[in-house]
Formats: sequence, structure tokens, C-alpha cells
Amino acid sequence: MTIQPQIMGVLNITPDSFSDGGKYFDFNSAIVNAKRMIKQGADIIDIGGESTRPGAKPVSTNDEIDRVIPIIEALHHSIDVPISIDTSKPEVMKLAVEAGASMINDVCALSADDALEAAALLNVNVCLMHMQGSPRTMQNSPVYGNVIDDIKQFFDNRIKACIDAGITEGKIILDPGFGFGKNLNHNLEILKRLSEFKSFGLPILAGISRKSMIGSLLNDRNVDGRVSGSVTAAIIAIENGANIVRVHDVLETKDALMVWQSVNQFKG
Ligand code: YH5
Repeated sequence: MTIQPQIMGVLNITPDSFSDGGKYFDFNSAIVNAKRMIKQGADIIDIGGESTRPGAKPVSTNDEIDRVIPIIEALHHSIDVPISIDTSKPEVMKLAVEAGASMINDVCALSADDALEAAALLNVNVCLMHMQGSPRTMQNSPVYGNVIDDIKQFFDNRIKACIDAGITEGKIILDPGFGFGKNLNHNLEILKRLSEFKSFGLPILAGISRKSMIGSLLNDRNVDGRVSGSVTAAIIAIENGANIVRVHDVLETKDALMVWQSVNQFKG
């Protein structure tokens, strides 16, 4: 029996504009937001302290730790859904899992020095995301031979690297990385052919929510106007085999998922 699709709610921890004394406000609003997403139907909370948007400034290891670890600790003691840590840094992975995270979500697919070894030792689920290039340069005219074949090749290489490092294959989740070194046509092809990544026999995660792909399809709509487009894309991803959708708008995605599931499970 395949398990039901899961909703991963995004919790970005970035400093607010009141930098002195702002930490307290940040902490409280993060906890409130996480609890709100769980009430709305989130099955996993993905906590990230570094923005991976094109052109975003890198965050130091210490700053990332200071942002995310207290929040993971507090949530671990007050919620019962799994916590995922969105990081590429092995030190952050280690402290996050010690604080209660049970999944590593790495947009660099454990390519940083010591990341494979850290993940193997921590023995938690790991999401391997495909990215072409680096966050700074990835959207400068990305080119593929064949986008699906290239991503499959990447998954094959990273799965092998994980297994060689001692990571249990059953703990791996694959993510084609929408918007990470992909133009609109690449993103559309990946969404349409998402089921082809099921050939690895591993769960698929899709993160499309609010991304510029949705903005482009809606006449360059701003981020706030991308909810319906994002929900539609999440349901298409699920229809095409995604096991986890990473979203900002949990309530709206959950509504759509419940309607989809009712039809899907109907035996007339
Ligand atoms: C992902 O796809 N994405 S961070 C640009 C936007 C909107 C949203 C306004 N972490 C993924 O969400 N982890 C991010 O334009 C991720 N898969 C996984 N596994 C980027 C993001 C975003 C970027």
C-alpha cells in the first residue's frame, strides 16, 4: 500500500527588520507559524535559515545555527509532526538532528565536504535535490542535453554516493529541484514527466510553491498572487507521483488534496 501524499509546510527563519532585539519576535512568530501550518494539515515542517533564492546572500554557519536550532528544540517539545532541516551544512545537520529534526533537506544533495558522512552517521531521512550550477548563477540560461535524463543521471550518481557513505537507501527521497537551474520549459517538462523519476523506487518530493515558474505562467504575477497556481501545480505533481509537496500555503493545498483524494479513492 502506498502512503498518502504528504504536505511539507515551509518555515523560513530569516532575520526581521528590527535586528536589535528582533530575535525574540522572530522566535515567537516562527513557533506560531509552525503550529498554524500543523493545524491546517501540514505533515512535515521544513525549517530553513538560509535563503536559496537566486542572488541571496550566503549565511554563516553560526548565524544559521542561531536561527534554526532554538526553534527546532522548541518545536520538538511542542508538536508531533516530523521536522525537516533545510540546510547544506554538516554542522547544522548534526545540531538540528540532535535538537529533534528527523529529516535533512539538502538542495545541494549532500555535496558539501563531510555532508555525506554526517548524514550517514545521523541516520535520518535525506532529501537529495537536483540543482544545475549554484544558487548565485543557476538561472543564467541553464542548458541540458535532456533535462529528464540529466536529472536521472544525477540521482543515480548521488544515490550511489549515499550508499557508499553508508546511508540506507530506504531513507532517500528524490527531488528534481524546480527552479534550480531550470527555465520555464524545463520546469514544465519536469512536472509533466515527474512520474519517470519513480523508476528509482524512492519517494519523490516536489517544491513548486510560489516559484517564478508560477509567476511566469500567470503573466508575471507577483509572489502574493501565486496561491491558486501553486496549489494547481502541487496537485498535478501528486497526480504524477509526488509523495511529498513542499508548500507555503498549507490550508489551500490541503483543501485541494482532500478533494483530489476523495475522487482518487472513490470506488463506485
Ligand atoms: C525545493 O524545491 N526550494 S527554497 C523562489 C521563489 C519562491 C520560493 C518567489 N528549498 C526547494 O522555495 N527544498 C527551496 O520565488 C527546497 N525542494 C527542496 N527539497 C526556494 C523556494 C522559492 C524560491
